[in-house]
Amino acid sequence: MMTPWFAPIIWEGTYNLKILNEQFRLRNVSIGLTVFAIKKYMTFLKGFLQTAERYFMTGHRVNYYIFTDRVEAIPKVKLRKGRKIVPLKIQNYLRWQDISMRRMETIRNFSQQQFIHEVEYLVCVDVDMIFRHPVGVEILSELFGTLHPAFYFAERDIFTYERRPDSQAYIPPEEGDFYYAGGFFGGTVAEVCKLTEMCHKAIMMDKEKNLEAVWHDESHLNKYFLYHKPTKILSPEYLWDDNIISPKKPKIKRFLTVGKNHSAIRNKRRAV
Ligand code: 48C
Repeated sequence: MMTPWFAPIIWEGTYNLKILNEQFRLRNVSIGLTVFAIKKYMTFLKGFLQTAERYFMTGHRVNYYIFTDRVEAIPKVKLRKGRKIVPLKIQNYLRWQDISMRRMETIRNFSQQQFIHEVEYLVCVDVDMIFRHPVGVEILSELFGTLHPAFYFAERDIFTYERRPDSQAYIPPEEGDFYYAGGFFGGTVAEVCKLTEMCHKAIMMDKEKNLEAVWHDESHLNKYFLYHKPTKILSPEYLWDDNIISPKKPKIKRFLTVGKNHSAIRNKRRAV
């Protein structure tokens, strides 16, 4: 339940949400949820938002920061009190790898210019997901990452870290704490700003050398968390994928992958 550096690992039953909600309500906490819905991934946004309204940070102030190339396509979803949708138009990229990696640059830029003035915490997630159980203030901390569902039972030597020494995401064979998922991380705006800045710089240094880390932004996130330990770690309850054959499944799956067949929706021209 605790890492060697005393960061709690969050599982169902290890915390009292009533107490935590009271603490965060007293602080009138505000949370920004960043999500990218570019090109075909816009199809996931309605289910994402509807289930977020039901399960994400219920009772607290939430800004949904929706980054998209098609602001007019953002679905109308009825929101509870204290919650709002903030459409943010950004350019798209041809390759899905670039769309995924450029999220670091975009989150960094908007954190510095806008989010720092609007919310206290940022939660940065993938869009091809739905919420199925409550995801609340138990996740909030200075800096948090999520154990990747495919590796939380695995030994370090099969973690799919970047292993080429030339890449900025390189992790040597004898190093590494956990394998973190690229689809769910966050923290205070200041900490997320530092994380996304470092990851973006690393991605661009690799690009200079015509290098692209094996799992793109996720590789750089794992490198960052190795040398900047998260203050809280979310169990795979917080990012589950039923396509993964796993020796044990978590008691509850709070946030579930729905994007099954990536190739079918990636790199396709938008339907005219
Ligand atoms: O918004 C898009 N559009 C794309 O064409 C490709 C990726 N993306 C964003 O990047 C979505 O927010 C995706 O969730 C994220 C990359 N993550 C995935 O594709 C799977 N969840 C691994």
